[in-house]
Amino acid sequence: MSGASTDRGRSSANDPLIIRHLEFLGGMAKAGGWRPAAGLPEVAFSGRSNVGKSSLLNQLVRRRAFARVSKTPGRTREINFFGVNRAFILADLPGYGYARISKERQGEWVQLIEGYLRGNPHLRGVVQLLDARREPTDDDRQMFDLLAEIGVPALVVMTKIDKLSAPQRTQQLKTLAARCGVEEDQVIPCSAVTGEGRDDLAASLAALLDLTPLSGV
Ligand SMILES: Nc1nc2c(ncn2[C@@H]2O[C@H](COP(=O)(O)OP(=O)(O)OP(=O)(O)O)[C@@H](O)[C@H]2O)c(=O)[nH]1
Ligand SMILES: [Mg+2]
Repeated sequence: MSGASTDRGRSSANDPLIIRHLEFLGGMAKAGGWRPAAGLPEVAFSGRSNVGKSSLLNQLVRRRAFARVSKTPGRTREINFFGVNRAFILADLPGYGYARISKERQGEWVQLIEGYLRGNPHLRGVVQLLDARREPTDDDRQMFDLLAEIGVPALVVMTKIDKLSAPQRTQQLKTLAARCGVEEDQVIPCSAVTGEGRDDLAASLAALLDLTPLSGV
């Protein structure tokens, strides 16, 4: 993780989300704990432990190690908040479904995440990640149910797409869409390794946040 930084590189006219300013704002360690005060709109990255949330967030903002990535599942324990272009906030959620944590910690996780998602007037949407090589789990389905109940729009991302062949990928897109009850073209295939899907995700986020290229953000 790093502090404020400014992007002077790569400002392509076709980039749906040009990154001009990035800032690590802080972390929420427990339900009802510290959170950013600014009142900017927020989008949260959600999914199973190790699915690639922090990696995709880094890919989106074009930084290698802005949000912390780890080979050890369950590493992101706090909700980390990142300010983008002084216009909106990305929240990197700790992953769920990591079996090797105590029941007590799982309970704390539920409180932290549900507490954050429910009754958050700043939350505009959730980027819900699914691993391209796996079936959605009960935890994934519960998360979709929770988001539907709260009424938060979800952008569904099938990530680690680089691990699949072209035919596997077509098949898996069908399967995941059906299991999650969304249309195939609503699932955004992404890879934090090749960068595939970054601009599609950026465009969907910009639309969700109502950012226009002319708005200066
Ligand atoms: N091949 C491939 N590996 C990826 C991709 N995205 C993430 N990874 C790897 O998957 C592992 C977990 O990535 P993270 O980004 O830390 O996952 P996370 O969802 O933030 O994990 P937690 O914070 O523990 O919930 C790391 O070893 C990454 O390098 C991807 O698109 N393709
Ligand atoms: Mg993480």
